[in-house]
Amino acid sequence: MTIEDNSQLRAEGSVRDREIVAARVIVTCPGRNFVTLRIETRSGVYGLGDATLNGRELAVASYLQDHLIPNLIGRDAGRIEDIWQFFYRGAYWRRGPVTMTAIAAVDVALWDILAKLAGMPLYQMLGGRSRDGVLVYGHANGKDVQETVDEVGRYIEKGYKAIRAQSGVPGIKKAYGVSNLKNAYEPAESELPLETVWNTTKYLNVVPQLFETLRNAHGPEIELLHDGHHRMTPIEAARLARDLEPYRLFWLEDATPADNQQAFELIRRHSITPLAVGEVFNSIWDAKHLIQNQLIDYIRTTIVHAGGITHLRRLADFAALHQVRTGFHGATDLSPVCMGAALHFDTWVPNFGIQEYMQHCKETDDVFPHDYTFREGRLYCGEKPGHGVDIDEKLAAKYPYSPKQLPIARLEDGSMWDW
Ligand code: CS2
Ligand code: MG
Repeated sequence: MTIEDNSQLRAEGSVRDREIVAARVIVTCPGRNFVTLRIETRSGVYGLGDATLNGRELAVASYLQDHLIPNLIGRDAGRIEDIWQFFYRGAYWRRGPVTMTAIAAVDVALWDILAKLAGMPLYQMLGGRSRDGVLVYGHANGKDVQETVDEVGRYIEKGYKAIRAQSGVPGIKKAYGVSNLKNAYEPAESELPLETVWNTTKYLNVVPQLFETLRNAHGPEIELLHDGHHRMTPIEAARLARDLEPYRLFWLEDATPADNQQAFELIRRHSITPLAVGEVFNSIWDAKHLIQNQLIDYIRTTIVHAGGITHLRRLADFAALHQVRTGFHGATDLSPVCMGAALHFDTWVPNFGIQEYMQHCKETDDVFPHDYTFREGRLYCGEKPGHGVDIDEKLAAKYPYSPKQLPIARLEDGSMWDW
């Protein structure tokens, strides 16, 4: 047999091994709801993708079960790009969070399979290491300024180099990002949305005080971040960004809704506080004007909600051309499967900025065994083939789905406001 014959046989063998023979959706609630896609190949090698969309979990489960999985069976799991294009370009109804989360789950599971078959950690498949560890930011919150300042101190003691600070606001009963559980802050609390009351004037009075106190207490070196959660109008956002300039934030996040990308031109015109946006985006098109015009410094769009590694890689490359860096969303409603994939991506991506890190609870960690580790303010992905996160299905079955939705915000006169 010639060398060519041999490699021909090997190639045919690999295609046979990679054939997708089964795929299923696993819904579990170990502390909170998660949706996971498991794709299996003829070789027995399987891959996992996160498909969790907070408060809309079952919509994605159905999109996968009813519409995507039937198209996967029999395909070559190695054709990651073609499968992505098939589901994106091939669908008449493009984009949207449900569709793009479902596509992301397929994409991440396929990258996991490919890396496992190659016997390599995922970052290696993307082009290899650009850094040793991934800078992360933790979440500090408190019912008032002093409690938040103390909580930031505790994060510094734990080794964090970057910390997001959110404080309660006098006159507002339940402020976004503040919980009694401290770092276990969980926004989706009730079966039907909790109705909270919002007042931007009260909020804008507190935030500069918070950061002045934080700088006085903890000095100039610690990186500080803040999330406005789309609550301000563009001109209010511009004012806050300007008021915060003396305290040198790492970023001000989601200052105003970005449905209108031009709105950020107004904030930029008035302030040099770095801006981050995009955890709710699901495609490069949501950020095109923002990036092209350098209206933001960090793009928050993450793997699970924006079409997976295949699409995020395109977005990150586009962002790099405009000196915009990544700062992926990493709240607890993204499963460890997403975190594992994100950390491999962060380890590779040249224009990395920072990664959000809210620790999952023990129940979640037990259901999703993983090999990433935290050390001195950084997360390190493991060296196992694939993205390094698995699922214990027996344990997962002990935690049935429990419907939960995110709260909504109204102004004091009852008008609906942005979340
Ligand atoms: C937040 C999230 O992490 C963040 O920056 O905005 O906690 C967000 O509220 C949730 O992920 C919503 O599902
Ligand atoms: Mg946010």
